Amino acid sequence: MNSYVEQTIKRVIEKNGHEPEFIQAVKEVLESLEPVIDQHKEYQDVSLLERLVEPERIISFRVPWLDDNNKVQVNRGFRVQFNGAIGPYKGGLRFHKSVNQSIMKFLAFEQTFKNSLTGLPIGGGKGGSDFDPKGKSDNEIMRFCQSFMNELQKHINHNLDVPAGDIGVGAREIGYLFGQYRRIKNTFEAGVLTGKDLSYGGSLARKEATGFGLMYFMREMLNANNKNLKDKIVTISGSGNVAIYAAQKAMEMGAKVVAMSDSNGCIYDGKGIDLDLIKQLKEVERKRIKEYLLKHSDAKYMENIIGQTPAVYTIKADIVLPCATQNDINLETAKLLVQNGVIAIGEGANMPTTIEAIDYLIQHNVLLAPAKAANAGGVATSALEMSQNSMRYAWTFDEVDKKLNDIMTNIFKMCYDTSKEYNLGINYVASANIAGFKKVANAMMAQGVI
Ligand code: NDP
Ligand code: 2IT
Repeated sequence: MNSYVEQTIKRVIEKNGHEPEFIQAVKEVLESLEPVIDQHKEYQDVSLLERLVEPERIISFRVPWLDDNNKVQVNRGFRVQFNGAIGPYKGGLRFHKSVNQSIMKFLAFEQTFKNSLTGLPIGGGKGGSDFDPKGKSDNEIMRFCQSFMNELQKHINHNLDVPAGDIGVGAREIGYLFGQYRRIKNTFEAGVLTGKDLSYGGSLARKEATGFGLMYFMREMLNANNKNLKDKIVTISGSGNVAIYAAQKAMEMGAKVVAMSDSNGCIYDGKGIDLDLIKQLKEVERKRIKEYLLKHSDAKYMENIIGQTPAVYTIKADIVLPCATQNDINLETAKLLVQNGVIAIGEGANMPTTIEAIDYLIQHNVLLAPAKAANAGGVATSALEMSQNSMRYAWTFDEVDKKLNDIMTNIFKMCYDTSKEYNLGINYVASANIAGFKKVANAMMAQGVI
């Protein structure tokens, strides 16, 4: 291995030994940058990699709030402003009980390269809290969001840092966060958050963008390898925002989606999933996916068993879309997918595949659409929301969707061209990392010791 890359990884492990997800994300990126680092000896002279792996700023704060029994609850809030070289920090907020500094740093690090790939002027950031939204009332969610924003507002604005949604944060939460920001700042600064409702500055197609974008990327990747989506069997891990709109676009493109899941288990419906019902259960009623069976008694429900392959990955499929969370597919699961004849995997989630699983899948000629590239449609459309807010104007759904389609087509082209330039074969994981890195590296080099 290139000695500069090796040394940098070693130092990251020494300094962040208690942050496994962050170390994993750094390793995956830096190892794939070797051919570029070999070409650019000047990077080492200015400690570019050392700077690249150190967040510009981490904000960690207390979030006290009152539950419905008037008991004071306390959570931990974060915002990681990782790299602002190419634009204001941009990235979602995650509310999930598993949130910790390692997860925040891995997500913000990944976001830096993803945002670069969009071609739009956005730097990398991420935030969130270990707040668990499950079982909370609407009022509890609102009080939590207001308390979270009381602190976050000190560190964001439309030119500095623009949060959006991620796991556990959708239009409802963005609304409560925006309302509190507006009251505190006494200004209508629409571009400070994205993923807003259409009534106060949201963009058409933002809700659909990550899932649609994933399928636009998938279409390009399959085309380039003389394959397509027609009549392909698709399974999807997750049934949240990304999963739902990936399913919708996959169906529109002629594929058959037969399974979706939540953290408890998965439903299998051989006729093809009833997506309107999934939307009703998840977007409106916030129920468990198991309830699908109340309307479709011929479908099957399989419960996840801790320590075993998530049930959704045991179903035979041509195309698998992990759209839930990180490290969902480990080596054992990857082996099962290959054994079941998988052709392509599209990472809607961030870092859903472990490094060993990625290596195994690529070695077995599975086309892997890497998260940084394949799920970039969400943040790209967030940047389009910011543009519309700046113009005080709104594009139509078709206008935004066309821009998204062009952006995703272009991201695949960058991955494809980079894989040709560096002889990477179908390793689009490496080519996405390289292509995303180049613009960030150029900007950092141009800006001096920053
Ligand atoms: P949602 O909160 O809308 O949905 C998350 C889904 O994943 C739910 O079905 C959830 O099930 C399931 N899930 C299963 N296991 C876990 C787990 N251990 N932790 C968290 N969720 C789990 O989130 P999104 O759809 O917005 O996000 C899904 C993934 O896509 C994440 O990795 C996110 O970072 C990524 N992403 C999101 C973008 C966006 O625009 N929203 C953009 C780019 C990437 P349950 O309800 O049981 O928890
Ligand atoms: O991971 C992601 O790219 C997101 N959660 C979307 C971020 C955004 O700013 O729209």
